[in-house]
Amino acid sequence: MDSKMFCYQCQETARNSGCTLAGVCGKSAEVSNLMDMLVWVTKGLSQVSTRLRSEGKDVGSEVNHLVTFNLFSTITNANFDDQAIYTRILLTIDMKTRLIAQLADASNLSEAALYVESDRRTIEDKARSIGVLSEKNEDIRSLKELITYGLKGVSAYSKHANVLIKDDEALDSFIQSSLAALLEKKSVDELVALTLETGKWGVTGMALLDSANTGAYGNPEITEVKLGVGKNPGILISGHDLRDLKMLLEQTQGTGVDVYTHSEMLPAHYYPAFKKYPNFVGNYGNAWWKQKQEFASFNGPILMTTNCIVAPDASYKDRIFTTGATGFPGVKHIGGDIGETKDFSQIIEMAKKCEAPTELETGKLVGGFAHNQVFALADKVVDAVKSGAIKKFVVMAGCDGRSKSRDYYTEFAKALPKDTVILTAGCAKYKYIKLNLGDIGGIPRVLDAGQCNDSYSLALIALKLKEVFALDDINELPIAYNIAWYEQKAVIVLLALLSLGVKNIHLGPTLPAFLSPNVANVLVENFGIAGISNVEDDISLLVG
Ligand code: SF4
Ligand code: SF3
Repeated sequence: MDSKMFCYQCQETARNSGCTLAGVCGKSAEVSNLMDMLVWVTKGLSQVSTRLRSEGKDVGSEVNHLVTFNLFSTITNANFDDQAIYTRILLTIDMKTRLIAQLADASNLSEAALYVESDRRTIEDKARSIGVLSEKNEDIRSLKELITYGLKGVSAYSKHANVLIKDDEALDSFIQSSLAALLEKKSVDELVALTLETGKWGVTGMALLDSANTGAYGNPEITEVKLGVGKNPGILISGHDLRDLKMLLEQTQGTGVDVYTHSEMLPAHYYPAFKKYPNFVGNYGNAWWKQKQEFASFNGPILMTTNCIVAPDASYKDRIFTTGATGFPGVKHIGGDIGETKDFSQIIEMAKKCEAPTELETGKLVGGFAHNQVFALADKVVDAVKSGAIKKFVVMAGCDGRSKSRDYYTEFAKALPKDTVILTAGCAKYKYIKLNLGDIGGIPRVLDAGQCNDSYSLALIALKLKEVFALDDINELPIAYNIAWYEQKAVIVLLALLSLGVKNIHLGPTLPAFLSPNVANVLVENFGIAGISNVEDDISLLVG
């Protein structure tokens, strides 16, 4: 059968090879092709902005924000709205045209930089010839896509910092020069070097977001998060955007409407700034992929601030809203640019007419172990390592997903010896954070640093331990890495860890389809990257 699209950017890609008719995620071929076009014209725009910089001219933050927003929109499960993607293509072409007019030397620009079209049918036809498979050499394609996905991940983190009025021109400049480089002929060696460089800038991006979040909302601290529900109607907020949450909490004060977090918004409870809101009740449900059942039983409106959105069922389609880079056809979108206050009044008014959430569970979970909090406990942690009470830390950060094979992570967590501690971040935690794995001398056996971007905290914690134990190499620490990946934010987290010198990371539940055998070999030989096998063998391999 003729393929209608090609996408292999996430862990759920069809047959671990590529989605060719429609996305396993629900993305249509039409949207997938439009996304290919959006990425291509964004590379073209980046070539122009990079040349402007080399001519000593300023590239405004408007361009930087357009680039990162575009890439963010193409992340798995962020945006399914064909019209929204088409509109961004037109915006990007328009911006490109304006920037080209400012160039002193506009010679030898690429086809992507010069492409000017507004007719949707023509754009869709062209999209079919500039996608992933247009690069014929599988190793070059593999590396170029690996870099592109890393850039998508760091763009998402950068965008979250931007909404808190934190920008890093050097990071934006790197993102754009790299996108431009991907339009050029490059050798495998050059692309391997750019991959590592991308990881380095991934650390910068996560640090930028960390300082934006902690600057605005304080340092995460040990927190008990309620899992049950109250009697008031509620709004459920999901995704990673803390500023959206802040605006929602402010606008719901005194309305009789409670606010609950879902999936990656859970760690918001760990920040001091959000604790002062009496209607910020707790966390409802689990990771993104359980949203169909959980959004139905929540009974009130849901606000998706970022990925991961799943095609909504009819039972709640009229009470789910998107904002920021997310979108779904037929779902109401709340606008608002950087610096603007979003108007959530229609969501609040809807909530008032809804029933309170149906209780899924009771009890609480404990989290808030980002770098500042762990450093405050450093003496206790170091003593526990020195006394042998803690034998090993296992980093199990990353993503959750619907594949049955991910039950491995629950079983792995259960099977870990009692003298091990799990360090986590991202929605992967839902596989084991509610297991009550106990504590070691008051230190919980699952330490949740926060969202996937807070993997930065895990890196800082590792570097701190290396310093305390006066080690030369981060790999001498008693830390093993068993990371679950799903989408492209996990790709930048992985590249960031590699750039910090972390070796022997196990990645599952499958290795990325976009790694060609040769590129996978480079990662195996230089960094000891490996897949997973079964719980028993992996426990003995990783914790001995
Ligand atoms: Fe397939 Fe994943 Fe791409 Fe969706 S994002 S089309 S599931 S590879
Ligand atoms: Fe989860 Fe999508 Fe990746 Fe931020 S929300 S970790 S999967």
